[in-house]
Amino acid sequence: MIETACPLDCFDACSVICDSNNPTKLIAGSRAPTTNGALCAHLYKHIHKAKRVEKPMVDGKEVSLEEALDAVAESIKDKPWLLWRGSGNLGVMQKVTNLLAKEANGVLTRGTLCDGAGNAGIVASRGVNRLLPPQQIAKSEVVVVWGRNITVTNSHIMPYIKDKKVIVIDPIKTKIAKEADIHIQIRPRGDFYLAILLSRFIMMEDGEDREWLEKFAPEFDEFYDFTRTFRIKAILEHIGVSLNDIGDMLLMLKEKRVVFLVGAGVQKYEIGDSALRAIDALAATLGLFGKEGCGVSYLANSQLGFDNPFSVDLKTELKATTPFSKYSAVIVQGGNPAESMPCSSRVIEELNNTQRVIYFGLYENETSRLADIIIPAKTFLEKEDVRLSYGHQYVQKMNRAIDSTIGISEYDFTQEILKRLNLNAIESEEYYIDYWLSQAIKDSCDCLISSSFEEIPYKDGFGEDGDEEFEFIDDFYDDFEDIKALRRPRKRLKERVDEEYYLITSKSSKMLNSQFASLESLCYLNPSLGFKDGDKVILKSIWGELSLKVKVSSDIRDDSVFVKYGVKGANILTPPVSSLEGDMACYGDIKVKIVKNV
Ligand SMILES: Nc1nc2c(c(=O)[nH]1)N[C@H]1C(S)=C(S)[C@@H](COP(=O)(O)OP(=O)(O)OC[C@H]3O[C@@H](n4cnc5c(=O)[nH]c(N)nc54)[C@H](O)[C@@H]3O)O[C@H]1N2
Ligand SMILES: Nc1nc2c(c(=O)[nH]1)N[C@H]1C(S)=C(S)[C@@H](COP(=O)(O)OP(=O)(O)OC[C@H]3O[C@@H](n4cnc5c(=O)[nH]c(N)nc54)[C@H](O)[C@@H]3O)O[C@H]1N2
Ligand code: SF4
Ligand SMILES: [Mo]
Repeated sequence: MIETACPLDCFDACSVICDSNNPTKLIAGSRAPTTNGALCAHLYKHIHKAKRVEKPMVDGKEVSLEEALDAVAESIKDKPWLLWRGSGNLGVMQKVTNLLAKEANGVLTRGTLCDGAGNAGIVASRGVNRLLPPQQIAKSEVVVVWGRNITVTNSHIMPYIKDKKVIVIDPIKTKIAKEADIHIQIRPRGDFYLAILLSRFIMMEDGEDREWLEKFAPEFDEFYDFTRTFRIKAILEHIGVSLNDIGDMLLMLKEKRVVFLVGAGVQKYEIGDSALRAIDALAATLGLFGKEGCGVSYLANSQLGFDNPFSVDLKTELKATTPFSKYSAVIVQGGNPAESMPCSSRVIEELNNTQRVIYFGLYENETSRLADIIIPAKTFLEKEDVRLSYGHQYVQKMNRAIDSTIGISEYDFTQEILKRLNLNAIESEEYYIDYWLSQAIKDSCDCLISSSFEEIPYKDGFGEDGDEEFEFIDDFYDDFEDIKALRRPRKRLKERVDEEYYLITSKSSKMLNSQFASLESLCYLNPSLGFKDGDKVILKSIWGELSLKVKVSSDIRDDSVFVKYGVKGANILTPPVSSLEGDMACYGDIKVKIVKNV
């Protein structure tokens, strides 16, 4: 029996056991008890279905791994080069290549395609983004699923919310929305406003947790004044929420143990940090921090409490808008920017204008097809690693289960390139693995967990040491919507184009980001738009066009279009924009026209 963990980018970070005699037969392990005895189909496809790149290639020719590594070293030697790392594998050893960048004058990216805006909002309010342990979620009475598609992206949380009252806030009637006690089918980008209004109503009715606020968040009077700068009626109309909805929600939230399960969906916008800040402020108003069975769960900072031996201080480029062609060589590791980054046509043009694109990954994808050099990676079963998690506290050693002649690990890649450039070797692989593991602690069940773990987070207060106050949001600016009518005017705003539709591109159950399947080219439209199933349409944004087939669905709002992330080319439509805070890609900050394609 060899113990490891699923490396895929997923809330659940499941425990995995390999049979020593048949190591690709994977069963659920117990190191992360949240695995609950079940692994999902993505992991199966990762190992058994997805076709690996097995042969190193240089300029379209198969070469030996040695020759391919020589070509990489030659490409980055004495030239400006960039390392672009994706999230194909979340083991900590992925980041060892930072040390190559440090030694060999590389440039890194900053920011994320994933959760950065929300994280920035949380850090601004709470000082640190701590995990809300699943065990606390289990103790709640009411769960608000807010822009997280839990049955698809976070299925191992389901047993923890069993038999609870559920409120879902999502512009799409998702599976969990259909089962919920209340579904608020909010207008996309509307979460900030909803959270602000809810807070205001609570305070209007003296429903705030004054005792907690006075101790931990004393600026709540100023926050109340801030909420009063927004106009109730206009906002409710704008976000598509009625006073009855608000009343129903407040009734369900009052004096209960409430948990907010907030997902990436609320923050894929320039103003994404404000959405999280407003949701946190609502939670503070209700006094939900630092109490049993209460709190706000988001993608937690998995590295909190760890000193990262791969942390380097180098020049960086913004990830969402990476200017690849500024560099004569780019190493793409564990990602697929040609498909996963916003504004694909810009990305592809940039990569085409880069002299040497080096793809270091497991599968053939849109990016590998543009690459000059291909370095096959090893799978998680073929290398040593450590898995942290953004959804639970468990720290898992990932042990090698298979010796394979295919590919190279990120650690060996780093050493081999350093050697070829006559640069200093780094420490041994064991050194780094131990460095990570030795910082973890054990819980009462003998499971390895993060030293930053707090059974009830923010119990003593906020900030790194728990001695700071909660900081309420006190400023908001958005030039995407016409908010003139929503708020007493302060700044000049751009015009809004009314005949266009919000584009939603959230995750699909069949894929893990751009991996493992190809989806039918469908766009989901509300019946009131007058299209029929099978109609052909072209979606047009200012960044590009995409031909799709219509699937009519009353689960979609009449002002929105839903194209699953994973439909080829979905990101042709999305904008090359980075959020105001948190350096995050803004996949949702775009409207599209729908043109019938005859
Ligand atoms: N099956 C599967 N699981 C995955 C992944 C995958 O690709 N496939 N990817 C993994 C990764 S990398 C991540 S980051 C997580 C993310 O997982 P989630 O946090 O669940 O994120 P998304 O699927 O992007 O969006 C979640 C929900 O937000 C809604 N939404 C969109 N816009 C808005 C809005 O403005 N307001 C509100 N309230 N809701 C909105 C969408 O309709 C969707 O139902 O999932 C991980 N798990
Ligand atoms: N429109 C739209 N776009 C989105 C999103 C969205 O919701 N909508 N979600 C965004 C989010 S949340 C994320 S996290 C990003 C993800 O985007 P990326 O980070 O680009 O991740 P993937 O598309 O999953 O590509 C992962 C690749 O990693 C490689 N790989 C897997 N394991 C290993 C390994 O061990 N070593 C190496 N070297 N390579 C490996 C595989 O070849 C695979 O093709 O996509 C973002 N893009
Ligand atoms: S649920 Fe997530 S962590 Fe668990 S096996 Fe599937 S992809 Fe991996
Ligand atoms: Mo992500």
